[in-house]
Amino acid sequence: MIQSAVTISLVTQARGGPFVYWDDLAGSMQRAKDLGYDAVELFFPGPDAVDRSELRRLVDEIGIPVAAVGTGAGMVIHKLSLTAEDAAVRERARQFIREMIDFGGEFGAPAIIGSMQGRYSEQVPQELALSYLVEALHDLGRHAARHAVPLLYEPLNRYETNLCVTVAAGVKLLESSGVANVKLLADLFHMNIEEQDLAAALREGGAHIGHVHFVDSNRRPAGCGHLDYAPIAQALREMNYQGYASAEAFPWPDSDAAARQTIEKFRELFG
Ligand SMILES: [Mn+2]
Repeated sequence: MIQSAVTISLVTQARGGPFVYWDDLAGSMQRAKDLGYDAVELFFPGPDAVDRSELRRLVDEIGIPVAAVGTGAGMVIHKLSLTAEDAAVRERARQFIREMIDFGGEFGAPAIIGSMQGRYSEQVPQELALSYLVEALHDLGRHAARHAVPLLYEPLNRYETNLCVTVAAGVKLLESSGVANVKLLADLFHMNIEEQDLAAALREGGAHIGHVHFVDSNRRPAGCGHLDYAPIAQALREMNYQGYASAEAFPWPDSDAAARQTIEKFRELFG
């Protein structure tokens, strides 16, 4: 059964970014629970930003689990990247993600590698950048396995990376490199820019897809853009997708309205 989730960001430097709830962790988790979400996806400044026993208490008392944790703050705040030219920066990026994996792992939640993948450039040509990325996925996938959670790798659109911009490219990267315990994150916003046919791309991803960012063509909540969700939902059902559809959307027109809009669209599509 597909599960619903909604994003909460505590990263002030990411203000204006596509997260439904902001700043107030306890209040946002309670709002998510009240609206009927199955889980929350968390975007924190780093592994020490939130007290773990406090989060454990909120998860237990409110009764809502953590679907996944983002690692993008490593890029936004610390300018880290797994494909940086400087080996020390690449290692710090890996260490930041390792610690986020450990943090999420305590809550049974996988970490997401999105913007931390970086991009290739004149200084770090495509083949070299991809080799850095694969090496990191090998290492971090193994690390995540210690917590019995996968690592989530997210292809992004062309304005945010040039490494993997389609689901098919992600599949090829995973299969050709033989990395273990790494799943793809299919983000419908990125896919709307890059894929010819979103439903076909999801089917092609198949069992490689471990998480979905459920959002519309313009990063507004599902139903507030021009995506055609019926074939997307059909594909996810036929794939027997059991993961999360997580609202990574702008708080448009505001956080509660965005959360309510998304869960209503989710129920309309998945019952
Ligand atoms: Mn995303």
